[in-house]
Amino acid sequence: MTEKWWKEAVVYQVYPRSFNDSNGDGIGDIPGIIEKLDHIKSLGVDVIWLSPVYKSPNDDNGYDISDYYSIMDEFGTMQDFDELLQGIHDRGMKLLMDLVVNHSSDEHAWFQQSKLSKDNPKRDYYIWKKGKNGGPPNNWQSFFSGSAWQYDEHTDEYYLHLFTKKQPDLNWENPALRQEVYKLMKFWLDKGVDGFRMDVISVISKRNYEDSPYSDFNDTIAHVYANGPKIHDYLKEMYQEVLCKYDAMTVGEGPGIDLENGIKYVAESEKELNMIFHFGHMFIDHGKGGRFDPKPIDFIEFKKVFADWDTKLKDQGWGSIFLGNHDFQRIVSRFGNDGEYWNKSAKLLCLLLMSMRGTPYVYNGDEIGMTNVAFGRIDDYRDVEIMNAYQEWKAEGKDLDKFLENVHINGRDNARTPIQWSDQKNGGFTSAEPWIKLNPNYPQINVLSQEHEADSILNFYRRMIQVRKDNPSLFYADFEDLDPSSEQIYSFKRWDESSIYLVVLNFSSDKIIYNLDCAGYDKVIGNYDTGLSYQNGQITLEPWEAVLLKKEQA
Ligand code: ISL
Ligand code: CA
Repeated sequence: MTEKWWKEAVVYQVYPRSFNDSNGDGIGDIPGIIEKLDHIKSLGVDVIWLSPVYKSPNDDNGYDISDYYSIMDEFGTMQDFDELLQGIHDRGMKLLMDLVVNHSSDEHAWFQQSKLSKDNPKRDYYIWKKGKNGGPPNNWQSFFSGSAWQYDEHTDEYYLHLFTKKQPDLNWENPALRQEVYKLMKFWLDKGVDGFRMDVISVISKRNYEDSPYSDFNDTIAHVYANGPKIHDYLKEMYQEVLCKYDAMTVGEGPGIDLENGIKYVAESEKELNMIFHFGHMFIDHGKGGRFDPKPIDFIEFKKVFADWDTKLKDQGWGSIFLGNHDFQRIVSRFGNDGEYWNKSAKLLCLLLMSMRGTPYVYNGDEIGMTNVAFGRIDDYRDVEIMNAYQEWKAEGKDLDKFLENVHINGRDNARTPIQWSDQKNGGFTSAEPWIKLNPNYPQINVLSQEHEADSILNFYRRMIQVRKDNPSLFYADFEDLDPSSEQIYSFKRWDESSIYLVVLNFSSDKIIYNLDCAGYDKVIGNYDTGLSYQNGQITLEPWEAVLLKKEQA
């Protein structure tokens, strides 16, 4: 396994709109991030992944870009950006930009040109097709409800948008478009950014435009939209034209990437991407109807996802370890316990993230155990995915109370409420009306109060990240799930020539006596202050207890 800086890094994701508002307009911004760089640095993280900050009409909070070379007005100026980058580098950290090039905004100059006429030179930057039988070209559905085709009267054709109709898909078949993408990547790399997280990169190569035969949308994603015939040609070309010239870190986001095809994206011999985000464990509580059709988490399946990927990538590629981001629930509400065992379970999840093999990603706010939110009115929600699905349920006459319940469970705005900095007005996020309401629990859960509590989740993140750094074996050591069939315990082993580690996580609110041979092991860190309670081959685990044990190899 080759050693690389990005394999040893811990990444922290900032969602700028909700991070910190510096100028009192209710919207997080770049100067606001600069104000908080010392907070981020204090965690011990190495890399900041910034969700999109490019110019955008914000139909999908910046994932709809109208100019790849400038900064969104609400977030600041290019000078602010340069200052941010400098501030990050001065603190010895690196910056990962979000690269959103499956689609642009419909307000991008390319699209404005493209829709003018069929013979416009930019026409083929997007995907235009004739309708069929008085309707769209095929039955493809958008990720965000409704047809993936939008009719344009002016030229009597439809354009493809896998996301909202303000996010037309770019046509990667067109070499001129691909060169535009490489050019903008170089622009940011030459500025000094350290790499990219690539939005829905798995769907840039389209298949033939036949109807999807699947009734389950997840199947359509996996077999119709994702991993198209030229995906690997494009990524190899991108590597040769751009990435190989820089020491850049890349992580591709990929709905539809699975165990079988994932390795092709990240095998070192393929020269495409460093890492991918797969969704095995993230769609685990989505039913057939997607995220607004929630189902309980299968814990055994959850563990299997990590083990399977580790086995698959071993010696060939590298994994990313994440439990949440801006598209999913808060991790403590989803995989932990946000009631009685909030503190313990948030720490347990941190210990899990930091002791696996792969590069860990921390989503902003998780370092203080921010929780899901349950707004009582649909009007308090902002996410276009929620809004479109709501309109669809309404049009179909479905139960709207049920819809709101599902949003409480699985809606993306759970992860998008403002960061809770203090118990002051609006959690110290803004002096004005915030663009989305705060979670009302900010007086109890906030950075400032946790700063002062030795036992806080925040201080645990700092300690745990330090433990990872102090035990570099944890970067590359082998991984084995010791008890895949346990319904409550996640116990795994990591080992190399110098040390063996045992990680034991009680994912339950029960006290459990657990059979495990830990003779000769010392406790490195845990979320209870007690020593290791080990006797006769059994370890006693308190509710949501997490321990990392270590033994030097003789
Ligand atoms: O969350 C999903 C849909 O419910 C996933 O299927 C999918 O990974 C996601 O929609 C893709 O996410 C990325 O691209 C979107 C953007 O809205 C998300 O915020 C971004 O992370 C379109 O750019
Ligand atoms: Ca602002």
